[in-house]
Amino acid sequence: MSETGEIVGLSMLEKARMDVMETYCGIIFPGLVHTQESLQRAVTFQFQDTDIIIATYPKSGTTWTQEIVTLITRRGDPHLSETVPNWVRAPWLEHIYLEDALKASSSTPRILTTHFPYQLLSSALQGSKVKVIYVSRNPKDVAVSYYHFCKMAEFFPSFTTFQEFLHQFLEGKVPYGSWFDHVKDWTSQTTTMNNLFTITYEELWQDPHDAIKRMSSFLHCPLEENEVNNCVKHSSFRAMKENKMANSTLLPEHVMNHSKGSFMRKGKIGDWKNMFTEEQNQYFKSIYESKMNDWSSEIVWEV
Ligand code: PPS
Repeated sequence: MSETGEIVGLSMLEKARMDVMETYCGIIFPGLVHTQESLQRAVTFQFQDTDIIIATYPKSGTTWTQEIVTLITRRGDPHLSETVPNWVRAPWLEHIYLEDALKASSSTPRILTTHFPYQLLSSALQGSKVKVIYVSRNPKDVAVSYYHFCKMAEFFPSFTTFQEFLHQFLEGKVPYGSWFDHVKDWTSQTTTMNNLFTITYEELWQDPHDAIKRMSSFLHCPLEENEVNNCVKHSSFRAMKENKMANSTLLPEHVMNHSKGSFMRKGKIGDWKNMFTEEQNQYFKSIYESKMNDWSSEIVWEV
């Protein structure tokens, strides 16, 4: 909240920009929350060495990680995550309200979020000691989650069918670009960046206790057992679905149409099996193999 009691960022959401898409370096970005200026400012952002960055392709566990990192830095105390919206306590670097959010939450370390592909941040990160957490998710589950999100997020492109969405997704023509490039480019920085921690949604899901412990040591914030347990408890799907500071229900209906879905939708792994046809699965597989054959990591396809 600002001093006047307004929720930071909401007054900047202009109805006139609902249908605008900004194109920057060949990637499209929803114009409601991005402008050419906000994108350019993010590219040249001056990081502080104490900053923590959460980098993700959309629908890969961004909000979950924002919650976890907020909790870790508060040693499991949920006060901040239950009183300040996620986009204020862990603002997106590229969003128009970044400056306002940074002013509103003066706490350190700063937690920043980005959906930028690595190339757009590489020069800003050069020589910096910021700690970056990169979260990825099974792209089939990402696609399904993204498709449902586009139905309710009125400032995202709309798709009539999943088939139509899947085609655009695989072509990299959805907001924030290609999943393939995003994941390949960020994860391959593990050899060049000392301060990059990569983790998957599936690892978080299977063993949140272990994932949170590893994340907290990466952040140089080792926790007591009961503090880890509190982080696990307050970042559970059930807790976050109820937390209006994380579940997007603070956003006005014309921005996020809650009659068309729920941001905290299922929170499962393998939900793609309820959506993909066999034909779509084969189509996905052929594109995946052609794009990822030079990738040194692997996706957790089955758990
Ligand atoms: S966004 O719009 O890019 O910020 O979306 P993002 O937060 O990356 O992804 C949303 C999906 O993450 C699920 N989610 C969770 N799953 C398990 N546990 C917790 N705590 C949790 N919090 C968010 C959310 O439900 C979306 O996935 P789907 O598959 O649509 O349910």
